[in-house]
Amino acid sequence: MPNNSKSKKQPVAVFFGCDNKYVKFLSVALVSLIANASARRHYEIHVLHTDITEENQRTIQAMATENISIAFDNVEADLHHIVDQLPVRDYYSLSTYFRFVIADKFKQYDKAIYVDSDTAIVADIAKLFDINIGNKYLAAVQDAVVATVPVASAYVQKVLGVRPEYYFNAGMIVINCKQWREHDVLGQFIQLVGFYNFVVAQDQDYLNVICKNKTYPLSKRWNCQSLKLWGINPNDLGIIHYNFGLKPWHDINCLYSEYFWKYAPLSPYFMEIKAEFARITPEEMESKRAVGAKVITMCQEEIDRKDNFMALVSKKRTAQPLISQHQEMVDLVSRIRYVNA
Ligand SMILES: [Mn+2]
Repeated sequence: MPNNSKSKKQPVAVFFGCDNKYVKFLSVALVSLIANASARRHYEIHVLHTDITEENQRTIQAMATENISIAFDNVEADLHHIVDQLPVRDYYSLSTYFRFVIADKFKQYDKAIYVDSDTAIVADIAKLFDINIGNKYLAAVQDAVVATVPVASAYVQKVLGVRPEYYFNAGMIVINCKQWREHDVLGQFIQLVGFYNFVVAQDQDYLNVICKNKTYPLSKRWNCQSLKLWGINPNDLGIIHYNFGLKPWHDINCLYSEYFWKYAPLSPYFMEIKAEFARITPEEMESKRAVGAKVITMCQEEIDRKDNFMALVSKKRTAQPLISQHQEMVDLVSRIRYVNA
């Protein structure tokens, strides 16, 4: 949109990806979004899913207001279409691909926000939507783990070839749908999956490689990751993302947990959320805590691999210096497909 006053009238498009088991936590993200929305704007919320029951859809849709619509979009066919094109299959759960269908499936939007369901939206999300991100592919916030854990930072630099300060967290991204369609970001992703299997952060690593130098860096307030206090002014929180270790519905001491529990009583699933909080055992909490340590081990293993992503890319580059990195992937993938056929 060329002029600002016109773009302000655009509906604020917000996408979540969710499964049936997670609906109760999504409801808290929605409650908080609605509580902080402006009465003067229109919000079009879409929940991408494959298995959410009609009953749960009705419960969530009852939360819609005059200016906030909530639609459920079953994307099973779209995801299978993507999986069918992947040269390498069955590595990830289908939900990994949710955010990749948005630009191509929803052509009515030039821009859309994708947010994980493990979030609390404590400021008006329209303010995020209105940020002009130019012709970048997406806007996102730096990843807190990569920024603060040395081995994770070494991993993104040495294996992905991305500078740690530019490596973003993909739990909240503002997607420039127009650019995604124009540059076929989905196609680039499919090619890259054929070239290399990123095991550490999966879709987040792929997005960081594809969108290298094409990312608009956002203020940390739009993805306040619950890892640790990270220089974010507590009066300036925008979207809280319970992205690491224990979630607030399991651990009352989780950072920013008070925001989740502020909005949870307004959710139609409050009883279920409380039951989940009461259900978790200390053993289960311990095993959830251990997930972080596993990621650290994987970072080191990837750094040590002789045939890691950077090694493969630079090997090809030395052999054929005139061919672009992208073209190399296309060639490689077409060869893999040929062999498989
Ligand atoms: Mn998340």
